[in-house]
Amino acid sequence: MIIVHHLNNSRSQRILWLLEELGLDYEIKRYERDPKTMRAPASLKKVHPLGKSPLIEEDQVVIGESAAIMEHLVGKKGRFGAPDDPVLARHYNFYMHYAEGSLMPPLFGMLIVNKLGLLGFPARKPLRGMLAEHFGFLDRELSSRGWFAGPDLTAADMMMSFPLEAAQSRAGLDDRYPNITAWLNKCHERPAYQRALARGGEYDYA
Ligand SMILES: N[C@@H](CCC(=O)N[C@@H](CS)C(=O)NCC(=O)O)C(=O)O
Repeated sequence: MIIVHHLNNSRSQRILWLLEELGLDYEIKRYERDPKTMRAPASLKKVHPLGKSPLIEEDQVVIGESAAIMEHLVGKKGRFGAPDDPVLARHYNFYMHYAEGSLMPPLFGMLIVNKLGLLGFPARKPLRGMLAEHFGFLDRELSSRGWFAGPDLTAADMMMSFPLEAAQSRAGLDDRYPNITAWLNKCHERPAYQRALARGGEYDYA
């Protein structure tokens, strides 16, 4: 049995989505963020020293990092992984890394800057400019294909769901980027996404 160490309002929601798409059995162990600091509880550090979610556990082996978890899960069923076409496989690889490696850092910066109020003001404009470049690029990418790695949904889309949902809520991503908006709607309409939401509980971004 797969155990998902699931933090409310977090990246681990996308792991539940993949599990639902794959039809795998899983159990959720829940952790609640501290409402003031938004940090995960110390009990998560008993599962992995960094105490970050998502984490999955299977046969007493713990796997961390969303993309590593996703690669492990897609390997079980051979579905939602890299497409056979080499060009699409490159897109898949790119987005599996880009979501956390390039898109999340300025979004995390925005989270901090928004919290700082006036103190964060000088950093707001450059961060917004940086993010507008990302959103413009992603919107153009999605104008030529339905999903990030081609005509079919893959784990790369699931990786991209959290940053783009967070971007809608904190970084000005809106209808100026119609292809991203349409893509997000398509993600949210999937029955497996809805089942994951129902099982995962509190998630402010969908
Ligand atoms: N790159 C990691 C990021 C993990 C991460 O930062 N998770 C956040 C939740 S969205 C977390 O656990 N935050 C609570 C904390 O840092 O205390 C991944 O994709 O798994």
